[in-house]
Amino acid sequence: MAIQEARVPDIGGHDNVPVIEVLIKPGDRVEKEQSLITLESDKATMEVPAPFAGIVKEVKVKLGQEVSEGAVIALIEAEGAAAAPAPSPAPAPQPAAAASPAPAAAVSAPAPQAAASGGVREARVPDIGGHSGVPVIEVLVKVGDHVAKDQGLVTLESDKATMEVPAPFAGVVKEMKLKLGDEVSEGALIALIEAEGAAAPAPAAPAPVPAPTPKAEEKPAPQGGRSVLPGNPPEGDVPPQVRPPFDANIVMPGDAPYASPAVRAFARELGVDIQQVKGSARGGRIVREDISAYVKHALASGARPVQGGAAVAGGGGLNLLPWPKVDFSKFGAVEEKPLSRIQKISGANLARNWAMIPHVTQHEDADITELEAFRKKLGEENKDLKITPLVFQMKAVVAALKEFPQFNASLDETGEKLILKKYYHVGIAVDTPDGLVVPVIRDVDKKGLLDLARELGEISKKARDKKLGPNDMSGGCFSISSLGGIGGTSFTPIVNAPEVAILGVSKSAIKPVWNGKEFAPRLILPLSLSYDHRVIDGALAARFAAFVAKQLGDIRRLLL
Ligand code: CAO
Repeated sequence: MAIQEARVPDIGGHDNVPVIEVLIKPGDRVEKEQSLITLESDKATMEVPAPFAGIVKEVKVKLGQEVSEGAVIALIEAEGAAAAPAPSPAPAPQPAAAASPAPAAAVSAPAPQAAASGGVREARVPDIGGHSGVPVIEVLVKVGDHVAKDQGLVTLESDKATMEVPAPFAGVVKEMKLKLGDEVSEGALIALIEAEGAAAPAPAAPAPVPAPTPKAEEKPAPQGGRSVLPGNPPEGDVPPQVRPPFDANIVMPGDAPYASPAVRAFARELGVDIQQVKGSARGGRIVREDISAYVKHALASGARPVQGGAAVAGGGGLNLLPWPKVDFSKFGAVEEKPLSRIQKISGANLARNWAMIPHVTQHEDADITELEAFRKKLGEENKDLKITPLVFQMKAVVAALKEFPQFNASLDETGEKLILKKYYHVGIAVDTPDGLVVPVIRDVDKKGLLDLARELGEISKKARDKKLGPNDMSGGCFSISSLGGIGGTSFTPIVNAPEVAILGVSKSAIKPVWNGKEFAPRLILPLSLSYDHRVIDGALAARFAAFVAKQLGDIRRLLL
């Protein structure tokens, strides 16, 4: 028995393709054609099968490593006489989308396109490995659509593979000849497409093109947006061995998840370990909806943060104990009261925000002695209005947002980009009998104190009357949660995602403050600024809080 090298085969000329899965370890026995590693380029996910059966002696690649054709994957002690006398490259990679239970069908170029009159040409089902009666599970284009060359037209799914059939040329779809559920074989007419360019040339002889896209489980992206295996090189450019053979005998590792590159990418984007997801499509294939459902379930049962901003995975990942199930009536009289709709919605949001955002709260005191004197005067002059400290806080916050734009921002859903806002809409937490709601007061920078007082009165009444609509509660840049009318010396508000910070305000109180000569009675307002530490550093938060306090300490600054 000889030790032989299993190498990366021709992967369509792609270089430095990252290894995203290593499916073997030393000591493993592998079958011929069993996957050794998974490679993923920006266009395709490919599993590289073993060129022969044997025992893995040494694995030569590791996760994240970038490989090209010829790279040694593993040393394998080949089994019996079948072992080739010389090291041989592994057979063609298998698209992971069809990793289980069998690889994708071999599909060569779209069949010859018979020219129709006036530049309208036929797009037909290409060679699909001799399979016939394969159902159409997705129709990806409609009449009038402009399609790019290689854009998916339909998805076919046999019991062995999911295949997307690409457009053989760019043009406008004139007529669809297939519908969902149709069963097709090679040569079936898919659509009539008016080829781009007035005089469509006569169809060229069929040339090998890559296998059709493994099903991307997404609505078709605008031209060229779908994941295509392996990279749509020009016709005739792709070595035939890149085409996955339709070989039902290939044994896939039991734990290889059966999902397309697009679905894998989607899972990675959300930080979901695809191994944990159960596929709902035929043959256990994982589709995009399975990932979404997994995330929703994870959120409902206690989310945990992972990489980036939007990443979540199963609450199980936190190894949390299940919620205690207790029969309280054993200990005394009880009464059941369902949570209100608002409580359920805000509860789910608060739980996500609390779990996913690394919170820090910065506490600061503002001396509002002068502010309070002015506020009282203003109140006497405007008896029809209730002018509370909150309107001053809103103005001070907006001044600080202008000074520190990082606070007037949101992380995008990937958690990798900060969206800086050029408008100043402030959310105000309002306590209602049904629970907490956060209506938004828009363009606070453009409004005066009296306007804000009026609007605050109106919106908090609307909130308590349960009359807020979704528009009233969207678009906020930063929130204020004021418990000052009730009490407290400080608290730790939860950031209202996707905002990055929130100001908690507690009850002002007269405190002795040293003025250099003596302790003077001053009205001190406690501020608690919670922030998303992924976006905001502690020093910046301290500066922001100090700035707000300074504005409140001398409201003439609000005019600056
Ligand atoms: N310190 C001392 N007194 C304060 C104060 C403060 N920081 N803030 C307000 N007050 C006073 C007001 O001046 C008012 O006094 P008068 O009755 O003498 O006029 C009184 O407290 C009540 O104010 P208010 O609460 O009615 O008005 P507001 O503008 O301060 O707040 C609103 C409006 C809608 C924010 C508030 O009513 C509310 O719902 N607060 C709760 C927010 C909340 O639940 N946050 C928690 C979120 S996290 O679970």
